[in-house]
Amino acid sequence: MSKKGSKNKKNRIEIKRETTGVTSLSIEEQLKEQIEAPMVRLRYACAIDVMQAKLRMMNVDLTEQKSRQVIRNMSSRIKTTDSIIKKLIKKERKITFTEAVEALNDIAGIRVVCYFCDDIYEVAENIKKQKDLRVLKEKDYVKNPKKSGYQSIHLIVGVPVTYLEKTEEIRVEIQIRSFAMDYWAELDTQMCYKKDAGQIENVEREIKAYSDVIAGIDYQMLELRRRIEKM
Ligand code: 0O2
Repeated sequence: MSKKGSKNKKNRIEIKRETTGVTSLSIEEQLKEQIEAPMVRLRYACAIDVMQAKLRMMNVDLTEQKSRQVIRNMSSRIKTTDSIIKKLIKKERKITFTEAVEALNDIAGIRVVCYFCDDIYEVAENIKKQKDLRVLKEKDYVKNPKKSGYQSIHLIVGVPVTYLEKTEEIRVEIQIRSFAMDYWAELDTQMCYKKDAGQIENVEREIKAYSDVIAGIDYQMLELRRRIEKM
């Protein structure tokens, strides 16, 4: 990012702070205290556990059905307070706990990596079929890749978490991608995404071109698997 860009960003942060009328330190400290409260983290952690258990069961069934592994690996995370603050600023929202819970769909996140690019649709469809889950939002960055070249399916699902006397729906973002899409995204995160290098025109063009090449290979591997299955 240029010096001007980073100055603008700093100004935006200052404006946000002014509009909330609280000193910068206390805004961040308050949010940190609330987001990192054990009961809050536990709620998100439980939602992740419930969803991951469902995905593991799904993988067992799909593996049996197809006689091959469908999900290669899964990972999860609860968004850090710093990352929550950055995203609230990007979305031009106030930096408060209520805004974070309301505006952000990905405080709890799961990443599902499948071997092949057709598997990701199978997993997404199976998630949508689960009667006790509510799919709140779906983004297909495979059919419509981002300008950067990023590909993935994103589902925002409401996961029911049951306590002693009540059931609460907690939003979890599930990113579903192929092994090849994940390879690109991981390297992009290391080199470009959220980094200054991502703004350099040549770098931007080159990383997007690699995404196209990798997508081509991903598709050829799928075709090869299909030919082998027919033999
Ligand atoms: P992190 O650190 O991975 O959590 P929504 O609020 O649901 O409408 P959102 O989340 O604002 O949508 O945006 P989007 O683009 O649907 O999803 C954002 C997430 O996708 C990012 O999360 C990344 O994980 C991933 N992502 C999006 N674009 C790129 C990209 O160009 N490169 C890479 N490597 N990943 C990307 P966060 O919160 O930005 O980061």
